[in-house]
Amino acid sequence: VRDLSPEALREHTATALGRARERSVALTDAVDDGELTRQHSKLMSPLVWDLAHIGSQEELWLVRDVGGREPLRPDIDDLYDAFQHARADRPALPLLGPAEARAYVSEVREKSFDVLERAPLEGSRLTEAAFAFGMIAQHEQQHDETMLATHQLRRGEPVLHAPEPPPRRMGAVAPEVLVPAGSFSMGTSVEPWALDNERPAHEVHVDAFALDVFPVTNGQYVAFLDGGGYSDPRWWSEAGWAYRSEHDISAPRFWRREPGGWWRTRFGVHEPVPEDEPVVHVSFYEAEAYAAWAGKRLPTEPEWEKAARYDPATGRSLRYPWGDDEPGVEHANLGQRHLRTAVVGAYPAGASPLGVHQLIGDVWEWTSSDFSAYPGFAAFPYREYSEVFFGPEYKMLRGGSFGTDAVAIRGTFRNWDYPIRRQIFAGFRCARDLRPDERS
Ligand code: AVJ
Ligand code: FE
Repeated sequence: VRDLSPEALREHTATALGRARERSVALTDAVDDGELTRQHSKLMSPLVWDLAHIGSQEELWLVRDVGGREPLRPDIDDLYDAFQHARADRPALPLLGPAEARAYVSEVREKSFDVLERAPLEGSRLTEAAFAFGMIAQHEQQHDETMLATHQLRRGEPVLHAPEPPPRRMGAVAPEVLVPAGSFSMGTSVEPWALDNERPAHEVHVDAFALDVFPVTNGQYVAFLDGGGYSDPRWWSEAGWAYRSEHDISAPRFWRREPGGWWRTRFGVHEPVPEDEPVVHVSFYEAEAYAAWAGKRLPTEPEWEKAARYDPATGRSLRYPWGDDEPGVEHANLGQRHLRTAVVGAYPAGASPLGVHQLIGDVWEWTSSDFSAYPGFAAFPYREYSEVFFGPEYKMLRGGSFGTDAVAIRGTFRNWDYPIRRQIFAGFRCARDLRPDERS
């Protein structure tokens, strides 16, 4: 995508769209029609809604806007407008059934490939089309991750299968790195598929701080849990304590205490909680409480991005922690290649120049920052993608999870959610201010 020629764009786009569709089909073919139309949790849409919504957005952005073609199904625009109906209300809508939804998304896809092949792609038309196609590939993959979260909430025997992630492939390292004080370039003005909220690139000063080399593991989290962390208000913010108390939160979501220790359910598999994998399915409030208990704090979003992208040798910000190459299987646990987090230390080739591991992949990482616009932000292609969410209700998540596709993650990518959310594949790592003796 970086060197834009119409041919390169056509090929790259067709591959990205094709990969997204294979995944959507796999996620929706894995269950019967009853499970496709049922609501597995009030927090989620029925899977069949996500599927037709993917098609509906593609129809709006590629077929109608970029292609200037006639609408296929203007009658269903409203049903699949996420702003019109809350997730909890979606099962009651007159949605397309499974067969209709499948036929609809295929028909839309045929038309968008036709637009891709025939549209005259030159100059600003090329830039515009490149962005629209990239945004649609990312949008489908984002909903695929949402559908994966719905699969995690569904009850019953496992229906998804994948090979195990790699083992630890490195020796012992110090638990933290020191990130030097100074400014770095945050965000991007050059990534063709970067979304509006990642733009533009701008210099940000970050004070020196220490950051954990790995995300917090289940083993570390159990020490907090078994040490009474959930019953001591000292570690919790006021809002976090109120949330914990009201919802009787006493462990990460999907965990259960059994006589021998902690167990979890993962895509229908009941298993002992693995000690060396990053903790996942914790809310922002739990992450914040753990960090306080550990004598640390969550990193801010600029701290996270500096640790992920800043190369002290050149002063430049990289596209990914490992450099500018697209994510490969050796770099990060992405794309639902595995149905779980890998142990910490499984991706030495993905470390950042400062020596921080697994920033991309495995778990989304909660940061302490609210969702806000970068200086010079311009809503694109419309306010509803990011701008309407700016404000203190949302906390920023960085880095992507094992369920995030490579096309939908970058060193600059910004995700956001409510601080109470636990069904997403979110964990965290800790940061801390330097002690006086550590400052140079
Ligand atoms: C960026 C993941 C918060 O899933 O709500 C999907 C992405 N926007 N459809 C979401 C999105 C419109 C969004 N997140
Ligand atoms: Fe959407």
